[in-house]
Amino acid sequence: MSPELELATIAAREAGALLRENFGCDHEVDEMLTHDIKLALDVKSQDLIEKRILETFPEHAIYGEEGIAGNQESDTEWIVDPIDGTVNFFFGLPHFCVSIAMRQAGELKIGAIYDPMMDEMFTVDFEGPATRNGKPIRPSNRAELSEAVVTIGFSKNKESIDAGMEKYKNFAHRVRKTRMMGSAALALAYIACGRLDAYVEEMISIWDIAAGQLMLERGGGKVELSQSGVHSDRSGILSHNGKLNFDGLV
Ligand code: LIP
Repeated sequence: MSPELELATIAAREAGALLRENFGCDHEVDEMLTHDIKLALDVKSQDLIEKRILETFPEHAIYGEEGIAGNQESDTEWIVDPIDGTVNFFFGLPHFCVSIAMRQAGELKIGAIYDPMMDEMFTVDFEGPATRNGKPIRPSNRAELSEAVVTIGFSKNKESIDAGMEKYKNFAHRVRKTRMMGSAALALAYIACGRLDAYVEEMISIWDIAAGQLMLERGGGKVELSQSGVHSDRSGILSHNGKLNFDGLV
């Protein structure tokens, strides 16, 4: 395991332990938005991750959901989602994670996604297969939409919900089942290990998807990002096991 990935897993586990300790407690809410919630714990989790990374690589940059830190001129940037699935966490739904990726000169190199409730660590290093708890993973072989379980996220505003609904209507009747689980990072990790076959969302941020994208692509999966039709600095995402055809549907 590279020193960078080892650091990412250590930081993700520490942040995951913080989340697990606070799961089910009363939470300090920073912002209660129409379709989103921002918690003080989001910031605390990212602070912990930043500290761990910068004490090892003080010259690196950090770009996270809760802000930037470190040397923003650096070629090496850590992309952090301190709680992916914050609304799940707040409501006591045990489906959320910590997601940490690192990219150099804009190219994704390593990633770690830790689910503290399942105690599952998904990783991808500079080389080699993505893993779950150290064991290699790979996407499913399901090649027909009629066999596929597809997860969709509806993001955080009316426009993205409306756009997501249109996409949902296009494919919902064609697939075996659809799921809405509330964590983009875990959606990608689950496709990377064959638990799900595809994930679609209209408006998603890089910190939600960076680590999972690398894991999925490393295993031969596909991740298509498009400029979100509803929000300038977000992407639309269509991701799948590399065998499904969504042409004309999403
Ligand atoms: C969440 C994403 C999810 C999306 C939610 C939210 P957060 O990330 O993982 O896919 O539907 O709106 O953006 O905000 O909990 O880190």
